[in-house]
Amino acid sequence: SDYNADKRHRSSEESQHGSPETLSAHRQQYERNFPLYKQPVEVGFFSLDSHRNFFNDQRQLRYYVQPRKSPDFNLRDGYTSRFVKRDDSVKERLDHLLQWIRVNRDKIQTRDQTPSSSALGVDFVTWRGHLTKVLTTPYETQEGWLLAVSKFRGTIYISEVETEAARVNRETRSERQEEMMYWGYKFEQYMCADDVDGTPDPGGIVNTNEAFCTVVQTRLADHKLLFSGEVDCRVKDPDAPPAPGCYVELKTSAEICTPKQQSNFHRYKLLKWWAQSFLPGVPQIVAGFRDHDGIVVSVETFQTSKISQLIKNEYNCWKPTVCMNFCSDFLSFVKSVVKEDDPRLVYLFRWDPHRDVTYTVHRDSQYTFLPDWYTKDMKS
Ligand code: 0WD
Ligand code: CA
Repeated sequence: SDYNADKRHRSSEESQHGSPETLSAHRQQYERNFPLYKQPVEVGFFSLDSHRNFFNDQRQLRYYVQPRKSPDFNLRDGYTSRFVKRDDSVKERLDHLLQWIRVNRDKIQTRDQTPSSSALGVDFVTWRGHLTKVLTTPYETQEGWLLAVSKFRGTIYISEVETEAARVNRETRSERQEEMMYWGYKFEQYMCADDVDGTPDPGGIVNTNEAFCTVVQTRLADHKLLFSGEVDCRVKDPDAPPAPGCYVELKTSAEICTPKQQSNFHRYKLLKWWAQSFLPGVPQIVAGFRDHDGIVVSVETFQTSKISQLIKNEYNCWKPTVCMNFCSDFLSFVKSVVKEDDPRLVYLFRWDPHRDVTYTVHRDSQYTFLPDWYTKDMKS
């Protein structure tokens, strides 16, 4: 079949083990039927407080508050006097998610799943944000990625490594860029209440250490996935669908004034927004469009499931099926490469724009990311 012919062309070299050495990221190769993607199920959640401490509960979950018709949100307000910024030079790797797994092993669903060769009953554990990067790879032309991968007791763990380019970007951000990073969090403060019967407090402190994360389980083709993602808020209605169906993703974006800006928004921003919310099954995205001075000029709701229709008028636009098929094939590629079960061994997968995915192998290196407290505990 054409599909098998494509598969042959995907990698130029095959190793002695018969597994390919590389994986193509060309979008044309992934234009097949949409793969099976099971509805994600929330199996748990956790919170990180203002000191980045882990709590096995929903204390940081906030509630969505619909804004007035013409809100007067000034996203510059409180910068920098009421802003506490997370130290993003600290690399947390999978630690908080592993903390969740350690105390909630029994919550992971093994029912009606094919007998597993892994102790946890899932094939992959990672952050949602890492999967978002994989999904958007066939359309990405700017930023590459590095993913560290280890197998432990039959489960494959994936943890991002900051690329050299990303580190340089982080260390040389302009004052304007630093401030604009604050705007997204300030928008959250305008839109969210801490309690179900509360109202937003725009006079409070914005502290980006605080987070609420959902942990979901799902399946992509024959890959059983467990991942976690940060959730901005939920709707107040107690009769809303159960999580993740009640969650709302908040975004900010520059106001759209020209057809060119509209086209770029569809081509680039909606791809990232769609991938991020589709993965955990978050059904709606509320966007604040702001001007150059950080004033919100409009607020719009996007249904995640309708985004792919919205973009169909764009010439040569991105396709959800390409994203999902590439992700599925990438996970198959990882499974074919990562054979040795050893938490101290890291397979480092690298992708750069206009290149194939490649990998290198590292033992007891700076890349090892599964902590002793996790591997010791999970042996019993
Ligand atoms: O180690 C790493 N390289 C990363 C760690 C990269 C991304 C996230 N994280 C960790 C953090 O501990 C965070 O609590 O994962 C958690 C969030 O994971 P995620 O949901 O998988 O990440 P992603 O989907 O990329 O981002 C979701 C939100 C962002 O919202 P917007 O609307 O801007 O996409 O999480 C925030 C941000 O508010 N965020 C982060 N928070 C802490 N550390 C990070 C980060 N590195 N990146 C984004
Ligand atoms: Ca957000």
